[in-house]
Amino acid sequence: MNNDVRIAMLGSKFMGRAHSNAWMSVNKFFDLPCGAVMHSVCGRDEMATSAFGERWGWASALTDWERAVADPDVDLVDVCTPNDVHAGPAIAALEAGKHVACEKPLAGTLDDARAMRDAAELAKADGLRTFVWFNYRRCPAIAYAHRLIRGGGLGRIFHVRAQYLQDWGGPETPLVWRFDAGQAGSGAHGDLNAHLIDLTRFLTGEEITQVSGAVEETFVTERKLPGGGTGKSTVDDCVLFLARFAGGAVGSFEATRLATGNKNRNTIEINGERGAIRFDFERMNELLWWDDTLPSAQRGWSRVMCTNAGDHPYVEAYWPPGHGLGYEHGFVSQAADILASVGGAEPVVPIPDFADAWETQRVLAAAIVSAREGRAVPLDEIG
Ligand code: SOE
Repeated sequence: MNNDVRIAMLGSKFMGRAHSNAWMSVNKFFDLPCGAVMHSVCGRDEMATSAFGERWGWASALTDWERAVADPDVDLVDVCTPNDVHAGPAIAALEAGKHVACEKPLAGTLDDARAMRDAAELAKADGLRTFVWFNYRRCPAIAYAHRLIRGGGLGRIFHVRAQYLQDWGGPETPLVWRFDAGQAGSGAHGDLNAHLIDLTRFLTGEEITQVSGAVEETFVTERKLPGGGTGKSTVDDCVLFLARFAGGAVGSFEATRLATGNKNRNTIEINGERGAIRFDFERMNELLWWDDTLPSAQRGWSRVMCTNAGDHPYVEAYWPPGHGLGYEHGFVSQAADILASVGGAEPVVPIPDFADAWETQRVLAAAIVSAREGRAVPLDEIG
């Protein structure tokens, strides 16, 4: 590939695996102006990172992220580290002249997110691009809903109803980094409401202007430490909040890691004057669509299988109708859109850059203020 993009990835856990799979697969499934070169992976433990690099096809493995970021043979740094280690490497990479792709949320804190936004703005002058891995935008059903809604398919939007329900956060789950406010910033809120805020802003095209009625709760306050004993969880297990959108719609958001019986149930419903959509990631190839412009006798929820090449975005790169895509394809499709963007082409679906992800981070922060001060918070207050 004449325009190779040499990638240094920081992190080698769950997202490290999802991104490695994406970088090793993307040029097999997509015809792109650029090729992904898996240059180096950086992790905390030398032996484990070396084994990870070997398994997933990274040319080299190291434990010093500053060396990885400064390497003149690296074009793009892919940040898959815990949230408190997003800003440092991302800003250093931009200052070293690299494009940056960063996992969601943009950062664990508003201050870090602001610094990343500002560094990205400065780096634009050098033609550097930033990307945030809000992977669910690239589910074909979501990307198709985006096309329907932004084309006026629902008309005026009245309601946005978003839930992200997981149930892995029970008392048996040990005190990993996601339960430490110093590393994660927040719990289910920054982890899962971040996806919901990004998706609803993306689908409606409307910014959130006010957050109110927020509730933050930590049900499991003590968790087992891997080496024995217990430690205090310093983050939320769930955050719920209400929102107003710039176009007049109202919304409800719920993110939790204790919704027993829900594994990765990321669901969105949007109700408009001409119809409605429902999406449930646990049935990610389907979009439920209500067309209220039909004669009343014919109105009903259509279960659209979003697996038709040409009709539904990204599908043509993968399988025939009805064969279905999975969680991993969202990352492969995002890697394709990143390489397209770096190569000067348009992504199939817009990719949030740091400035876009900053808007999501502001809503996350507004919800915490609303929960802790018991009041409605206009987004103008959060800057
Ligand atoms: C953990 O809750 C997690 O890995 C999220 O961080 C991801 O964004 C989501 O896709 C799956 O669950």
